[in-house]
Amino acid sequence: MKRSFTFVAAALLALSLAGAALAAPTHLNVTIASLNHSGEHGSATLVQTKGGVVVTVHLIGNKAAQPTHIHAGTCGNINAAPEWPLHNTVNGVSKTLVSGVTISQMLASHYAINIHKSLLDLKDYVACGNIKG
Ligand SMILES: [Cu+2]
Repeated sequence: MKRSFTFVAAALLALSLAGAALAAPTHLNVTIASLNHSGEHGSATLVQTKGGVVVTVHLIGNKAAQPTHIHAGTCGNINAAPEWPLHNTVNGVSKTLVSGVTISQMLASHYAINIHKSLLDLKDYVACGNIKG
């Protein structure tokens, strides 16, 4: 009797540990580092909502409108085509609901938040942060 109780307790503990490991993240912080000596840097927060992931970027070093996207790949080895567009970073802030996606899905592959120099100079990247757990 005592032995079976121990077994059940151990099984329940194993199940709860597995559940904790699989729990979907609801928040994620991303560090955004300067690229190409721009001096621009900052951070982003990802917050899971029912409708998708709210991505908020805070960038220091430029007040102009700067195109901002999530790209596949990692900083320094990034796919040129945006995966999910974000609102332009203006006065250092960009806030976007990325619909129909979860933080878990973003973590399942390599993605990075990428900030471009200006509306007229898209091909120059000024800051980037890898989305990682
Ligand atoms: Cu981009």
